[in-house]
Amino acid sequence: MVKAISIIVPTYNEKDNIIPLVKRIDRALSNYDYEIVFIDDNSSDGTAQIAVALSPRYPVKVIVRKDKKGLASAFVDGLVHVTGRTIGVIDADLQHPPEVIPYLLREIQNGKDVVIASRYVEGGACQGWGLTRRIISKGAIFLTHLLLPSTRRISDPGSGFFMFKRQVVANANLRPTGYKILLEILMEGEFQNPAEVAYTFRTRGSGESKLNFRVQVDFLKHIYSLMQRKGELLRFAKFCLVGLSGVLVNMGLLYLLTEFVGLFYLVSAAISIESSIISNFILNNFFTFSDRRSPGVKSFVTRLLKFNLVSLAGLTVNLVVLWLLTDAFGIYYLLSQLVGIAVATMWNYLVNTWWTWTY
Ligand SMILES: Nc1nc2c(ncn2[C@@H]2O[C@H](COP(=O)(O)OP(=O)(O)OP(=O)(O)O)[C@@H](O)[C@H]2O)c(=O)[nH]1
Ligand SMILES: [Mg+2]
Repeated sequence: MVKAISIIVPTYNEKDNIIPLVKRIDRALSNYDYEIVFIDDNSSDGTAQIAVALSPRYPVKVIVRKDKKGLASAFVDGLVHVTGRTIGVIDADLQHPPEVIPYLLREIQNGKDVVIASRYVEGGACQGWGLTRRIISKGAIFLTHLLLPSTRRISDPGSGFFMFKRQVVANANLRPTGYKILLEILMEGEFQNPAEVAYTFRTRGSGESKLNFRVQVDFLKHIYSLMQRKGELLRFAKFCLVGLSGVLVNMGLLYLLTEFVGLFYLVSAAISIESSIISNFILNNFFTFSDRRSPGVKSFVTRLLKFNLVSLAGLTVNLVVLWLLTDAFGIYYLLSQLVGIAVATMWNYLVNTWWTWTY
């Protein structure tokens, strides 16, 4: 039977959380036509059986997969089984309060297509988190914003609690690894109006966390895969190519100005360094970051100034690395310089992608 709203709940050994979860979702959605779809990875504690036992009284479906294949893949498999025009995802362990669901739905009814329960908009919070978990969470978000710039308009792209209209994923080829389903949808889905609703991430109801080191590694793999799929790796390659062209401009001008114009070589060097910065800027502006140019002379000049500053700071980074490796670690200076160039290139790319060509 087709329902208006489907809530997907991936589960792995969550036996004591299932009954309170279903009751609370049912109360929150008492005015709606909804279904809860559990995607269980063959939990050994009887999670699936408890969920099945609820099905005569509540609109509960239970899909059991043979092996533990991960949270995000459970969600993707779950999508095949849901009927709702609006789809939601929630953890089973009561860290995501079901009472927030009507607030998410209200935004969907107001025309939003992806609505995220967010820990990081004003009013949001994380209950009982120590400093390490806070740092890891914020660090993951920073990395996401840095490397996948289109996610910057969302303050909590790592949220596991959200709702969306079915058409957002209708044509999407979802291939997440790890935990971050939302990230995959934000990068591969089609939507115009995302929104965030503040909520407090609670402490676990009962049972054990499945968040481990492997999940963190999967997160990095996921980011890399999205960078590859969405052309961010290609962008970096273009940036490096432009950098190489800058070396040619720099060396060529140094030679011409010194040999043919007769300038003192340090004066030629100053002119050729600035010229290569400008030629790099122009190429990056129209080639590497062609999709991120805001129009107007003022913004062009602002970007040129920023690019100059970043490049000069990059030169300093290069020199510091060269000096450190050569003097403090006794490494052969040409080898140190290779590392210096690599570090400065990363610096230049990351700061420019964050600050100069903002999304
Ligand atoms: N089907 C399935 N569900 C999973 C898997 N791993 C985790 N889950 C479920 O995904 C949800 C989130 O997992 P948690 O272990 O609570 O992860 P977390 O909330 O990021 O971490 P904690 O704050 O430590 O609980 C829970 O409902 C889990 O039961 C899996 O491999 N397969
Ligand atoms: Mg949890």
